[in-house]
Amino acid sequence: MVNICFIGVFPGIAVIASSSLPDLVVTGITAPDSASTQHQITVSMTVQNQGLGDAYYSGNWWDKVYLSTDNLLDSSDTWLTWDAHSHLAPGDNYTNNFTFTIPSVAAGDYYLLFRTDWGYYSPGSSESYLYESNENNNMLSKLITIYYSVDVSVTLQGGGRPDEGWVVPLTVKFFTPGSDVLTAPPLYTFNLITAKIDGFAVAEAKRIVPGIYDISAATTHCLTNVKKGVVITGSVAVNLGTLLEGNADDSNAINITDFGILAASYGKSSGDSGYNAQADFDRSGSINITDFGLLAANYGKSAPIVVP
Ligand SMILES: [Ca+2]
Ligand SMILES: [Ca+2]
Ligand SMILES: [Ca+2]
Ligand SMILES: [Ca+2]
Repeated sequence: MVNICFIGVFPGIAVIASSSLPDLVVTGITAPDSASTQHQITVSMTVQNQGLGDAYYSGNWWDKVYLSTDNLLDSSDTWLTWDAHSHLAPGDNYTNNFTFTIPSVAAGDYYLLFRTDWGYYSPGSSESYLYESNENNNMLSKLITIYYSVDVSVTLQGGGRPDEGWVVPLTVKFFTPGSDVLTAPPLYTFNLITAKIDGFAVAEAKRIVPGIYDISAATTHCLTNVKKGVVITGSVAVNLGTLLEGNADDSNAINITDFGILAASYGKSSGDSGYNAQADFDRSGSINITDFGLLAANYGKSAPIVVP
């Protein structure tokens, strides 16, 4: 039996038999299980025409991704990204790859809604453009946990520092305000690796519960820095100042012990017998007057260095 349908609201289509209708189906999605507000994620969405008819619409149909507190698409949901298509032959499929920024929402569990054949106007109204044999298989959803993260940046010393010298281990700790950051148990500890971004060494500490923290940052042969009373109400970038070089023995002070370590390997380069990377403060691969200058400039200082 053939159903004859009259579709006055869809321009260019007057009479269609359902046996020749297209049927767009969201057949696959990929998305991370979790993400930080104000940080980018990449997702994908595959749409297949599982109907017998050509999917064609002269004005494009839209594939859209929404952020929702439930797995229903309605007018309260946040439209994140989209792509447009106008033709898909029976049996064919395409995949949209989307990269977008998670908005500044409250931390918690959400759904990403992946909807095909969705219109140009506000969500909530009936915005299906393409007449299909099945309008009820046009969306898949995925649970995503959204949290806050802290992008910690530090400045590293040493004019001879090569780019790879900005990629360093960075230990970032979060404390109850007023704690002694050298001895108190931290609330969070992150052992991170930095990347060089805009002249800073930067690393991301993820899944931070909102609150007020003293945050410390440390790397090898530097003194520990601390920034006090950092208020976290969403994802935020925090600058932890300049990490002072010269602490060859990774103690809490730059003193004669460090000078002794430097002196013992002075003039050596990476690969040489006697080269000690702990005294190569600028990570240049050689221990020379630059490293001595850094130690001399910071001599007598002790951790923690409080950053304003
Ligand atoms: Ca469909
Ligand atoms: Ca919703
Ligand atoms: Ca020391
Ligand atoms: Ca050096």
